[in-house]
Amino acid sequence: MRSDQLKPTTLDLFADAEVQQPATSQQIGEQSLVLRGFALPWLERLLPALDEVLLAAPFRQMITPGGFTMSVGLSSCGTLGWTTDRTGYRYTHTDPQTAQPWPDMPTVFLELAQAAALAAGFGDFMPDSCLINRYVPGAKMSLHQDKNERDYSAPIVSVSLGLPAIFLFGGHARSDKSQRVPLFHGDIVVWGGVDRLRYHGILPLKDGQHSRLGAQRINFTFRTAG
Ligand code: MD3
Ligand code: FE
Repeated sequence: MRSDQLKPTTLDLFADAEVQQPATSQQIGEQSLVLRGFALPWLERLLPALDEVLLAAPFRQMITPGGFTMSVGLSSCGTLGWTTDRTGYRYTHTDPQTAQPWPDMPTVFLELAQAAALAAGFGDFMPDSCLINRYVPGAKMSLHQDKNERDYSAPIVSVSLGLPAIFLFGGHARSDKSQRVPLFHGDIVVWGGVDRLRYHGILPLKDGQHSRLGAQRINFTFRTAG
């Protein structure tokens, strides 16, 4: 038997994951966990569903209340979508660009978010919003807190796809020192409880080409917003 016929399951996993390790988890805060490679087995269902959402609600660059254009392209699906314009940050039931309801959250999105939350110890996660962020090389997200949700008791689940990025995980004050956590294609991070209001951000995306997604990073952020 040829050596490349051994352990076909492991080889298949690595073919899609490239240099990714098999699923492992890493605690980055008291109630924050990185699930390495957790989304990889879901990709073949996830990407077509993403394409369908983006047909109805394409990525667009939004304006902050301060008048700056965000470098990250945004879309949403689910009952509520996060938006920003000159008047402020908020969740809306409709896409301001089409005045139509945001696209439904695909079943596979919800199933993946719930499976990841459960794996991190949060049962009964019921997200009503999935913000979809697109980073091209140079795009970043400055340190901020997520404070537009109605209640902070639900966790947040974040799925990283495409090019790697450095995630900044800070404290409860903007000036607290941040830890840098690299996030790779297929990684999922789950935050809850005492870590829910920590400052966080993404360093400018480095140039590169991802075999499946090209020169971009896509992040899904599942939240219970309403
Ligand atoms: C950490 N997105 O959309 S993951 C955001 O990768 C956002 O696109 C980043 O920050 C991204 O608001 C980071 C999501 C995330 C969301 C909420 C958090 C990280 C968090 C709450 C507390 C700590
Ligand atoms: Fe955030």
